[in-house]
Amino acid sequence: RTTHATFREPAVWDKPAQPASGDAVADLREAIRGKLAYAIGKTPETARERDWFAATALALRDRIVDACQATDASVPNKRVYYLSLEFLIGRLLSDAMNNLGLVETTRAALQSLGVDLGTVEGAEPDAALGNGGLGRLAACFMESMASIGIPAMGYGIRYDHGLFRQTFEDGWQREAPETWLAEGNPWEFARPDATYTIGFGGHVTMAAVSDGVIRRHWYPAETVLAVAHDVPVVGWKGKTVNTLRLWKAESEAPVELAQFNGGDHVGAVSARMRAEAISRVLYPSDSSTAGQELRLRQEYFFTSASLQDLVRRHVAERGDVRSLHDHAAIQLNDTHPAIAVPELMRILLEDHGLQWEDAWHVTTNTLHYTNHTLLPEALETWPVELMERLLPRHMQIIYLINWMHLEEQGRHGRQGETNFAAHLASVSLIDESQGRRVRMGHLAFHGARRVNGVSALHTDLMRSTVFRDLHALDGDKIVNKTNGITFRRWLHNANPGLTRLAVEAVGSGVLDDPGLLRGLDAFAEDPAFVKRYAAARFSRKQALAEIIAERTGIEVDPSALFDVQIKRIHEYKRQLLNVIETVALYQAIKAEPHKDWTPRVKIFGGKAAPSYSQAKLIIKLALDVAKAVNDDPEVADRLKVVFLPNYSVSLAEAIIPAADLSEQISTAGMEASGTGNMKLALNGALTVGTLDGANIEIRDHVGADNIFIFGLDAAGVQARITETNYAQKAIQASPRLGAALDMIASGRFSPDEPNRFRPLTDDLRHRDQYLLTVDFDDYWRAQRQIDAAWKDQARWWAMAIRNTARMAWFSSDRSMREYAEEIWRVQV
Ligand code: B1H
Repeated sequence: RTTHATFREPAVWDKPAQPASGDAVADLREAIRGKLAYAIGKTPETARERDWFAATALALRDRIVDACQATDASVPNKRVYYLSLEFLIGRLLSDAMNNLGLVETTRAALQSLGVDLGTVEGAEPDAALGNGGLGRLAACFMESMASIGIPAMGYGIRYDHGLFRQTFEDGWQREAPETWLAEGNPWEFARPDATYTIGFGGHVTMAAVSDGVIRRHWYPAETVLAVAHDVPVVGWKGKTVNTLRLWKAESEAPVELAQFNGGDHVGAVSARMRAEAISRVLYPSDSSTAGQELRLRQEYFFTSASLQDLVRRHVAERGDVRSLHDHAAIQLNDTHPAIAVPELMRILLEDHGLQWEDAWHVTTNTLHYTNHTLLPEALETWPVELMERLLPRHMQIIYLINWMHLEEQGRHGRQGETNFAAHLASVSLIDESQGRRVRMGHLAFHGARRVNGVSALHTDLMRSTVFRDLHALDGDKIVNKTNGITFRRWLHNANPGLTRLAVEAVGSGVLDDPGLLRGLDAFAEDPAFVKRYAAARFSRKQALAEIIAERTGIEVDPSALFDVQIKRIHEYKRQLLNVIETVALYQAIKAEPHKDWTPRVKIFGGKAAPSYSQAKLIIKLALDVAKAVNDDPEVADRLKVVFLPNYSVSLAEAIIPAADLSEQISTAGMEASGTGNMKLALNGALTVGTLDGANIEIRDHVGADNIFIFGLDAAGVQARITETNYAQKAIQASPRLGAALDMIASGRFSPDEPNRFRPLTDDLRHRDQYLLTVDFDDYWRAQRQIDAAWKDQARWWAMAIRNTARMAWFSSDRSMREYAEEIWRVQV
């Protein structure tokens, strides 16, 4: 079976027009009608919106299959395998229609059935199989690989329940289970023929097979089945269709009949429950590890299934496993699949009988690892004791890898060095400082041919901090691959108004080559163009205002500045800095109510990990501040605060085209890249941000005059954090900050519980790990500069247009080309 193919190119590709011909409309209409009747079992009269969605998706899926089968079934020379515990793909219908060139055809087909396309699109549940940036990046990469024709397969878990649904109850976050599969998934193909057995626990035997050669064999105590479910990923113009293969966990013996017949009905299904638990739910933590056994079971489950599958495919196509690295490049998305290092070794040694050196050669030339964070709480380590119990054979292999790795250090003649022991401890795959734990980052690093960071700054910090000593051993291993976003979803589909304008201005070639956006620069001060650009924004702000009213009851004025911070709630991302600035602004407006303040709507969106109490308290504060501010007639329309519940990919698609200002205010050195920053800037929101992650590269591309930078840089943070009492000093030096903190601490926003926010204010006064107090005054300065810039609308729009014009480099097509050339060595 081939996973990629070429489609006969339709004559006209003029998105957003994508004109619909009468025949094509009639064909699709009949296809949809047929699906509704024969696959869903409904008539147009009885069909609900969700049924129309399923029928439409099934009809389009047929077209995708046609696109894949219409072609060249030849085996590609090299495939990319992207292993990720998260794929935050969101909705797929508009992606599929757009890439197939069938947007208008589908709209017309549905219309002729009396159905509105927008309503059908709205009936698709988000596939929220990820937490945030890391998972969304994997989804953008899959779309880009299909669009630029890289033969690729994504591997992950088909979670029954994606990221929890967030509600607010009296301002507190509540989590409800997410149920995207409740009515099935019309995009997927179940593939029971692609099923693998995954072992856990048990023991390892040893046998001498010939003189000196010892073979070991693992006998797991427990086995679970991994069953493939394939989601087709169709690229731009339908030329390539790749596959996202998601594994579902099933039990080998669904019911122990002997036990059942013996009357133990619960016990008879317990093995099944235990097996199926593996793919039940996504772990909801972003940038921190849960550290639970079930999580390790998930990691091994999907990694083993994926490696078994791709090795089997390779051997079927090429005959010899020894050439795996010539025809397969595996990318590990963070350390979540790092168990791939010993698992690939095990497969090569035990299933294919390779010698250790040969297996190590193949492994370290096939695997590549992307690091996404240097935050200590997110660096995965697993207790040796747990690994020995769950994966005894892998633990042995890790020990052997480590032994050879440390021996190598001795051979470099470093034993004599005074700090040799410290050097060994630092490069060892086992951390012995807090009980014995396997360092998954070190394991992935050592097992990979290339290791990459996700922005220039982050990659530099990898070299100088967490991986410094490993980097010293191999200076070429770490490379930078700055993240990107797919413009098809985040510009063309999310913002058709702006896209239409770009096409009119620079031609439809811009849909194929984002570099042509640069041509918009010439229109930055052209009144007619500016008017259209501003009108496109305004209509999206009106639409967002309706969503806000519907979901929060808050009325906002679409002509106010929409100031947006949308991302997971985390202390290092500093939503609290934004809330405190909101309080300070509220105080300033109250003090001078007649000044001509720039009207602002502060819009927040984002989920807190269920166990992250400080993050949940920040949400509560934002909502309590929102209530006080929005109810105060004295500030009226000059300041509104909105926290939209249940932030998701589809909500992002509604917010981003409506944003005027993009908040990217993490403590410098802590946000590895950010990708929301790219989506917002591409859509013409101006960034207020620190010199962190990809913000630095965004500034380099859009120009320092078209972005608002404030605060300490990463070096400044490193220096300041070692000073004593930096927070106290900063608060003393800033009456404005002091007053805002006092107001929060006084219970002004929580009269029913005056001390509610003391954990936040006390932490800022005494610890302030994220240097919020230190950056506050400069943040305030930047915000007032933004107020002034907004008043000069001509200047504002020129800046916004220059952002759109200069963001082309952040296309994930560019990222994928770089990975293809410099990491995977596959032809694009
Ligand atoms: C990112 C994570 C992450 N970095 C652990 N690390 C997780 C870590 O479930 N877990 O255990 C889940 C996610 N996510 C993000 O990756 C970075 O914070 C962003 O800055 C970056 O843009 C994104 C994509 O590279």
